[in-house]
Amino acid sequence: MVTLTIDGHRVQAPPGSTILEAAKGASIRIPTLCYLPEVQAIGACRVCLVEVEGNRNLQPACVFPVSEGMVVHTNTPRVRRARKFTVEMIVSNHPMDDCLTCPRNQRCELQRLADELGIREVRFTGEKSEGRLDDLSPSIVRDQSKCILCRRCVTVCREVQGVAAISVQGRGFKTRVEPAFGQSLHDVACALCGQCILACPVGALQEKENIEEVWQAIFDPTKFVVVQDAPAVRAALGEEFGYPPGTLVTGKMLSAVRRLGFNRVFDTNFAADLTIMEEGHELLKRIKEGGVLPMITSCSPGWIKFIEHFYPELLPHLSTCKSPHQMMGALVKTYYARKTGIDPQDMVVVSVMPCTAKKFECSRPEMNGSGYKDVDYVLTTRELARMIKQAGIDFAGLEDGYYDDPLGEYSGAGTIFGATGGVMEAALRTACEVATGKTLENLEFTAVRGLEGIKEAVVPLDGLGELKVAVAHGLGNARKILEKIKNGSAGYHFIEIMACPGGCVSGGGQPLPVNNEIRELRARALYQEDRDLKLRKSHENPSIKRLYAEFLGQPLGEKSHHLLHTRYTA
Ligand code: HC0
Ligand code: SF4
Repeated sequence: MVTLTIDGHRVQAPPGSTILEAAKGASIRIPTLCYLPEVQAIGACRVCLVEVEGNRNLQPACVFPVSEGMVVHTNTPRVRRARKFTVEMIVSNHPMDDCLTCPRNQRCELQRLADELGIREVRFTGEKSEGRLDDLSPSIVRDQSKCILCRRCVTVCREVQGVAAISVQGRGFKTRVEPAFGQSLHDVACALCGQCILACPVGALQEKENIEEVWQAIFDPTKFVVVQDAPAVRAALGEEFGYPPGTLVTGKMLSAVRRLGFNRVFDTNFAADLTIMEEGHELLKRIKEGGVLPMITSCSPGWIKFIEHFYPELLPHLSTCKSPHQMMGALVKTYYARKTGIDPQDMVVVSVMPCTAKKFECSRPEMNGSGYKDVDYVLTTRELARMIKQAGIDFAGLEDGYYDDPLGEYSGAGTIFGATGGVMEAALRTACEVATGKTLENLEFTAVRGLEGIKEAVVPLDGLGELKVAVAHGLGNARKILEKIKNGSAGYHFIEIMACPGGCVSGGGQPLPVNNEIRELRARALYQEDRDLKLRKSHENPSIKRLYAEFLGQPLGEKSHHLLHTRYTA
C-alpha cells in the first residue's frame, strides 16, 4: 500500500491508484465532471484539480497517480478559485433559461456542481455555442445546445459499445459532439441503446418521451389500456423514489400503475417464460436438424440494430423469437382480446422497459403479428417514475399490488432475464430438462452470471453430449464474439447477447446513476427474487401451459410462428 496525506489525513491506497480514488477511500469527495468511473479518466475538464506539494501546477485528481509520502490539498483558496472558474466558464455557455423545463432538472451534474462550488452569478457573457435539436430517432433526443463537451457519451459509444455513432466534430466555439456530417442519430449506425444517455451529465441526451400519448390513452374512455413491465424495472424504479439500488419494488410499482389508470397490468416476465419455451425448442430443433449454429438470442433490440448495421451476414444466427414484450403485445391483442371480447382496435398496449431501443423496436414493421401494432408505446423506467410523480402518488406509502390473469404469472427464470446471463440460465433450465427428460438438480448456472464481459460454460446433457454456451453484454463484447463466429473459432451452440453492459438492469432507460456497483445490486435483487419463488422454470409456469392448451397449441407451432417469431433481414 502507498501512504499519502490528503487534507491532513493519513491515507493508504493501493499502488497505481489515482488521487481521486485514494480520496474517496478516505471519505473526501473531489468534484468531477468529465470523469466516468470504470470508463473514462482524461483529466480534460479540470474540475477535479488539486494541489500536490512539490508540483507548481494544479493537477487533475482523476488521472494523477498516488506516490509514497505525497501530500495533497483538495480545498485551498487556489483550488477553489480554479474549479469555480472552470465551472463558471461552462455555465456561461449553457442555456440556463431551459433548466426549469429540462428533463434533467434537479438531476443535472452541472447544476449540482454550480451549487456545490457556490456559483451565484455568471460573470462571463459573450459568444455562445450554437446548438441543434435532433429528435428524429424514435428513441433518443439530442439537444446540442445543452452539451458541455465532456465527451463521456463519445467514449461510452466508442470504447464500451464499439459503435462510434457520435464523435467530436469542429473546433473552438464550433466544437460539437454529433454523428459525422451533422447527420441525425436516426440516419447513422446507432444501436439506440441509450448508454450515451446514462453517461451524459446534463440534459443533452434524453429518451424520446411518450408520456403524453400514454396519458391521452388512459384518459380516453374508448380505450382499454394494458401495461406490462420488464423484469429489470422492478429492481431499479425504487431509486427514483429514494430507495437504495437493488431494492425490489414490484408490489408498489403494481399499485402505482393501477392508480395511474391502466385497465390491466400484465408482466413481461410471463412473456419471458414464453420466450424460453419457444427459444429453447428452437435451439433443440436446430441442433437436431442441423440448423444454423450458434443460435443467438434476439430479445435486445439495440443488439438487433447493431447486428443489422455491422454484421448483416450473420443474421441467420439470430433466434427467430421476437422479444418477450413484443410477444406479450401480440398475445394481448389476440388471445386476451378473444378471451374478453374486447376489440383489439380499442386496445392500447404500453410496455415499461429499462430500454430506449424498445421504443424503436415497437415501431418496426415486423411487430404487428396481431394485425395491429402489437405494442403501442414504450416508456422507460424513468418515464414511469415521472408519471407517478405527475399523478401525485406517494410511492413509499403504497400497499403491494398484484398482476392480472392470465398474463401475469411468472417464474424465477423469467425474472432473471433482466441481468446479463439471465436469458441463458433460464433457457438452460428448460432446454436441459426438455432434452433429457430428467429433473435438474442444480438450477443455478452461476458460470453465466456476473459482470465479466464474455462468459462461457459447457453444460452436460446427460448422455446426449454437451451444450457449449457463451454470454456477452455490451456491444463491444458482442463484436468480439461475432468476430469469432466469422473466423470459425466460436464452437458454441447458443449465445446470449444483450446490448447494454450488465444487461437490462442497466439499460439506457434506467434511473441514474449507473455503475458496476449499482449493476450488481440490481442483478442481485433479481437473483434473490428467483431464489424466493417456488416456480423457477419457465416450462412449469401453469399460465404458460394453459396458454399453449387454450390457444397456441405447441411451441414452434403455426400460431406461434405467426405471432411470436420473425426474421430480421436488415
Ligand atoms: Fe429486458 Fe426482456 S429482459 S430485453 O433485458 O428478453 O428491456 O428487463 O423486458 O422484452 O423479458 C429489457 C429487461 C425485457 C424483453 C424480457 C427480454
Ligand atoms: Fe452510441 Fe448507443 Fe448512444 Fe447510439 S444510443 S450514440 S450506439 S451509445
